[in-house]
Amino acid sequence: MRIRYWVGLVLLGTFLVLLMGGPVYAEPPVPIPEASVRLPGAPPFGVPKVTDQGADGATMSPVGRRINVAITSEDEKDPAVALCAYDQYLVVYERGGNIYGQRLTSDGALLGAPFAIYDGSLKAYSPDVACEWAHNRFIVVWTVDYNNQGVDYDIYARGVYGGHQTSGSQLHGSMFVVSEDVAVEQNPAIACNSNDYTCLVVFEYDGTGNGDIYGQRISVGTWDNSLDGDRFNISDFTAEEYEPDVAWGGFDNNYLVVWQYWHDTPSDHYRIVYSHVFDTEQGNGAEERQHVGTWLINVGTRDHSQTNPAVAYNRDTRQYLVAFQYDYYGDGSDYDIIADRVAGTGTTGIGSNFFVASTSSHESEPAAAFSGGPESLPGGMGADQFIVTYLTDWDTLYGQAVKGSYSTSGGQLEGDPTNLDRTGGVGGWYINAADVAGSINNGRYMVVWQYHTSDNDIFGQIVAPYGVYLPLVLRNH
Ligand SMILES: [Ca+2]
Ligand SMILES: [Ca+2]
Ligand SMILES: [Ca+2]
Ligand SMILES: [Ca+2]
Repeated sequence: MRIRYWVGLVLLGTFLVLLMGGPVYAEPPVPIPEASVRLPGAPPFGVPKVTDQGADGATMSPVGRRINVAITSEDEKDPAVALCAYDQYLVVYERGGNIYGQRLTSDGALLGAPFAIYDGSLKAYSPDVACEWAHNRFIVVWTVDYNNQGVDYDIYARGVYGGHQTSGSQLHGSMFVVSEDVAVEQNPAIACNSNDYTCLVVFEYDGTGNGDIYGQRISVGTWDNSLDGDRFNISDFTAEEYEPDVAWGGFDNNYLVVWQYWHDTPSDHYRIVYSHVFDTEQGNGAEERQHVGTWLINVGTRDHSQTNPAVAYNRDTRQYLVAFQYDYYGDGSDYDIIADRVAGTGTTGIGSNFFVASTSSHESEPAAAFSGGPESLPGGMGADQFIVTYLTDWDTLYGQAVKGSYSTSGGQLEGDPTNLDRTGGVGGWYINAADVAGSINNGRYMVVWQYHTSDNDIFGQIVAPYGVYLPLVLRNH
């Protein structure tokens, strides 16, 4: 069993080092297990460095053709996707400095035309979206440049109906400000608590140059959406803290917030940290976190930069999966994807971290989803399975099925990685910013990504999980 220490303890340890003038190690040295699986010498291009990950030869598979989600001559970038209660997807993305949306059925057919969610005078970036299931309402959040001068960014939000509106606006309620301090507030991620009709937005808050992680709750109402309580600190150490993601643990009454934290002892690199945050507003300035930042993987293991975390929740087994990008050699020459499981509550790890993708080429920018979507029920339509998608530097997008809960035998992966884009490999970084969501209806996934040709477009692909039960009659609502 791994012992986890709060970030605060490590900082205290650092302080003690300075105070006592000698080294104080908060944790005993831990052997680095990857040394035992490292093949001698540099493997050739694209060859797996790590084997015996439990792959059984079966794969998840793309269903149907690649979907043209947004292919106008304008730049369409940085998509995010969520599913709502009518089993319709909403893909949100930046289009020419504005925020747009496109609905799709759970089978991947476009529903209606693209519509503007924000087309104001400020440059808008980096949208994310989540569904508040009880109201069947999407909440979209994004970053704006406060004065279009690149020095002060804020976070805005707007509601979108959960189902396609055949007439009238697709938008619900008013646009509202999530956070607009004199600071750089950017890179928001959102998840929603359908039991409490609220959502949690997590974002980077940078007022002093070292990047903190803050949260702001949103109340989803019948007629409009608004802020719920005040902005609160999730992590504001003097270290750089960036790239937050969040998932709702519906059966555990919390959210899991993950981010990357700059750790300069014993060596300079980012490490993934997480906090469970209560999924309801605690009120009266009470602590909103169930615990402060905790190492996903203890110092002493995976001691090169861990970045770009993504988190998803499995309601069947009440476990979170956190995937991140890992700088294998510490010199940026070979990124891999590693994942680890986090219990629904507490700070005790589940099993060991494991490689999701580990060839000698770059694998980067993971996204994660659970097969049954955010509201799946035990025994529901989805497979007991996560998908982790990632990009490679030979211009492909891959998906890897991960078992829904920790397996004590046979590895953590299901099947082989599956090429989801299949454009033939142009080379370089033409693919970017993938995201993924699961569906309650058929257990499939919707993967979306940005692709650059003469301009940037948004593509999508439905993916069937391996071993999913496919109902003959689709669920009606
Ligand atoms: Ca600001
Ligand atoms: Ca900080
Ligand atoms: Ca790699
Ligand atoms: Ca375009």
